[in-house]
Amino acid sequence: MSAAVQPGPHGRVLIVDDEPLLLRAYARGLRAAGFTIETAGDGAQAAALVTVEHFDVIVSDIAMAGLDGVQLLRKVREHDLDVPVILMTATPAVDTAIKAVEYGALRYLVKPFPESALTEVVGRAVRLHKMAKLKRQALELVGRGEHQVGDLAGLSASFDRAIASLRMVYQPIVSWRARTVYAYEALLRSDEPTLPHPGAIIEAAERLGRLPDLGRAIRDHVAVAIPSAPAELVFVNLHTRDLLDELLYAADAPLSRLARRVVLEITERAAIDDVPDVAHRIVKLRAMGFRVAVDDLGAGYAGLTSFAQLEPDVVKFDMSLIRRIHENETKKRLIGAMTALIGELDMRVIAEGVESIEERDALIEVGCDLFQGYLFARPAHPFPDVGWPAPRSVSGRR
Ligand code: G
Ligand code: MN
Repeated sequence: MSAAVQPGPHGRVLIVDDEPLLLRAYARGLRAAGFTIETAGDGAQAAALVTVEHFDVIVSDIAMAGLDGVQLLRKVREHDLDVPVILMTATPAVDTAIKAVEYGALRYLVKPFPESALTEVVGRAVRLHKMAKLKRQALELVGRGEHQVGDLAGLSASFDRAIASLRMVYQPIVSWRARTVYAYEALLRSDEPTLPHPGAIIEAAERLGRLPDLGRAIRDHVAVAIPSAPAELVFVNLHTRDLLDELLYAADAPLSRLARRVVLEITERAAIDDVPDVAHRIVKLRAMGFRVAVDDLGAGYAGLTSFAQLEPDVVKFDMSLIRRIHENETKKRLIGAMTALIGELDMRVIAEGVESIEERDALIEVGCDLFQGYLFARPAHPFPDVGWPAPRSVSGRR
């Protein structure tokens, strides 16, 4: 986005129409009202213009040969999340209108309209654009640091960039007794500033209906990394919706070929009740060689739905149960009792989010052996080494 050309007093407007006569008429009217006007005779020309010039408002016809108005809108959002886009059409179809609004068109003008209508709508749009820019600055000032992505076209562009810059980092899961790395958990990261944490990317995928794209990208990245992993097992988080992706079950998918080295984590935070035939799907994954873990145990629903349906090989305690466990007898008793039961069920248990020596030692005391958390290593790329902080007695604490 460049601001090479100074905006006129009333703002810079790009008008796009493939009918030269109309284009000229719109331009004349808006110039007379004080706007600085740039014109494009088709969508492709407009798309090229928006990559090099900055506009305060874009007004475009919808039905155009080649790139149409709705496609142009999507292109625009790849460069500019805020600029208001006004679409015009002579033949309004309900579905196009809905699409236009979903993708962040500000207004929808039905041709023909009086010149004054266009002037007024464009004038409002210029002000809204200013407002949007100020709001963004305010958000940054308050330090949320997270650009809000308002509409689906903007979100879609953000999501594409997130996928393009997607990386996986890995955090060790250690066996304290053996002083070995038992496994690594793969965690999602990207360089897209408008989706600054994994939760934002996942939420975007949910809103856009693009969870399969995200899940596949994650699994393909992990598959590339596994051969160089310095531990036998790699844990991979699944979204419950991933269980519905047929590619997860494809024998020739990159991760499927490595299934024996993979533990699929399914969180207890989300219900799996809405996934049809969960039990059957899990059986299929197991037959392929995957192992299954229940993630975030204790943070989700009170019931045992996921636990019972998944019959996991591994259970991961949510870090809220681990936090300051050394100071909390109830937590200790609970974790101890669950650890014993899980062992009797022939499952392994992992305590996640271990941050201090005191937490670790309290966990050892109640029977845990597998730990993951900042105390041992932060998630990093590719496979970080582990620090082995000494027990309390050795470090001189009592
Ligand atoms: O939902 P799930 O359990 O997969 O998420 C693990 C998340 O917890 C990751 O984002 C990871 O970066 C984070 N994490 C890992 N270890 C620690 C820790 O010791 N403390 C805290 N607060 N977070 C951690
Ligand atoms: Mn996890």
